[in-house]
Amino acid sequence: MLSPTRGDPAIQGVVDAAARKGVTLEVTVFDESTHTAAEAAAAVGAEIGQIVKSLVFVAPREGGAPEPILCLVAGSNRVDVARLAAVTGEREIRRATAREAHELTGFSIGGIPPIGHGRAIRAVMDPDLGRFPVVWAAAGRPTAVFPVTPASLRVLANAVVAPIAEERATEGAAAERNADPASQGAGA
Ligand code: 5CA
Repeated sequence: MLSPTRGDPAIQGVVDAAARKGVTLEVTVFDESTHTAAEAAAAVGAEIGQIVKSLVFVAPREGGAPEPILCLVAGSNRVDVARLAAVTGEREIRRATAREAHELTGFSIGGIPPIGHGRAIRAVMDPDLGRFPVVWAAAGRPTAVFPVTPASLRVLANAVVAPIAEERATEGAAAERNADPASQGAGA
C-alpha cells in the first residue's frame, strides 16, 4: 500500500507548501488509483463525504487568461454553478477543461491538490466537509492523498467557506421523482 513519497516532485511541492504554513502533511501513496473520490474513499477506508474534491472552475477575464477558482467539495456533493457564481460574485463561471485545470494548477485531474499550485488560487470550501473530524485530499498524484482537519484545510487553502453544493434531494423527493416516468433519466 505505502510507497515512498520522497523524490516525487509533485507530492513534495504539496508537502512543502503546507510546511510553509506550519503544517506537516502525512501523505499516503497507494498502489491502486485514488483518482476519483470513490476510489480515494475505498483506498483510505473513509466515507465518500470525507474525500475532498479539488475542482477547478474558471471565470473569464477580459483580454486575458481566465481566473481559476478552486472548489473544495465533499466527495458526496456536486457544485451548483449558480451558487458558486453568487458566492464569488462572478457572472460567468464554468468548469475548467482538463487542459485548463492542468495549466492553471500545474497538476492533472485526479491528483489536483487543494494547495501548492505555484500561484495563489481563490478557493471556496463546501461547509459539509466540516461534518468530519478529518478529511482526505489529493496530494499531487492520482494515487496520493493526505488527511487534514477541515479547519486546517481552510487555513492552508485560504478558503472561504460558503454553500456551493447542489441541494441534495430528500429521500421523499427522490421517491416522487422515481414514481414520475416523465422525469426518468433526469440528472441527479
Ligand atoms: N484524488 C481524488 C480524490 S481526492 C480527486 O482528485 N478527486 S476530484 O474529484 O478532485 O477529481 C476528479 C474529478 O475531476 C472527477 O470527479 C471529475 O468531476 C473531474 N474531471 C474528470 N475529467 C474531467 C475533465 N475532462 N474536465 C473537467 N473535469 C474533469
